[in-house]
Amino acid sequence: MRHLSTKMVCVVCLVALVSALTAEGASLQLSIGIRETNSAGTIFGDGGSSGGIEWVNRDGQTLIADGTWQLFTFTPATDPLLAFAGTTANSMLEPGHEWAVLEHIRILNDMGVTDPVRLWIDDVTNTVASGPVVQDFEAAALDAEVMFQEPGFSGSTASNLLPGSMTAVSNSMANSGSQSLQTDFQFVDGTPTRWVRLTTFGTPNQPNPRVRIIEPGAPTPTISFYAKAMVIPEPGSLLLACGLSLAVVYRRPRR
Ligand SMILES: [Ca+2]
Ligand SMILES: [Ca+2]
Repeated sequence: MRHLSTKMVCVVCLVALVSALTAEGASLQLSIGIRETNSAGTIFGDGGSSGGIEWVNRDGQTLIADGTWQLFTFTPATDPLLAFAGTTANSMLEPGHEWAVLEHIRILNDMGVTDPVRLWIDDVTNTVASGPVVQDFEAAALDAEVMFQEPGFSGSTASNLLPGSMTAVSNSMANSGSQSLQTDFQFVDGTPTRWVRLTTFGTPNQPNPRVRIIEPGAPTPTISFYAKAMVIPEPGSLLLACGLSLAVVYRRPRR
């Protein structure tokens, strides 16, 4: 009987922890910014950092922070664009440009999440006529920053975040294989306009990744990636969740 009670407490506590981790359907809006470099070359090679930045389908896709992998796909040639920064940022692609750089993933805190967020990215893909080109983080060194800087790197959005954000290749989660790119960050408050410019600018490994955005005579290229996120409750709310479930168990009559 005592063992059963202990088991029940553990199960209920685990359920409480999991539901606390999903934080009642918390979500973030994900979109991308592309830099209008028009520098031809190897996909995901260093495309440089000159040219304006357009947002692609800004804040148009939702990442539900429930710990599942979700696919995000962008088609710069046909998605709505919105000017972000730089002289060529005019909410349209520059005529004749076939190449760009994946400058950042924009993470909007539209629901005002204030607990720490852990977000993983895997299988960043530029799909072109010859097939998909994929960064799956399988060959990357653990703990390295690859493709994306730490969330607090960009001066555009650093003031939206508490200090201590990080990005590192991790084997804690994976959509493909056994590795992905993990980012940890926490917004300074719940203001729903705060966002992260998770930039590729000058990243130690694979900076300014070049992408193809138009291929004349071929299907329109896409840029996609998988993401998953969890909101990590502060220790106080964890204990509260556990304490509440223990109380529920102990109130149950014994059979
Ligand atoms: Ca433009
Ligand atoms: Ca992977």
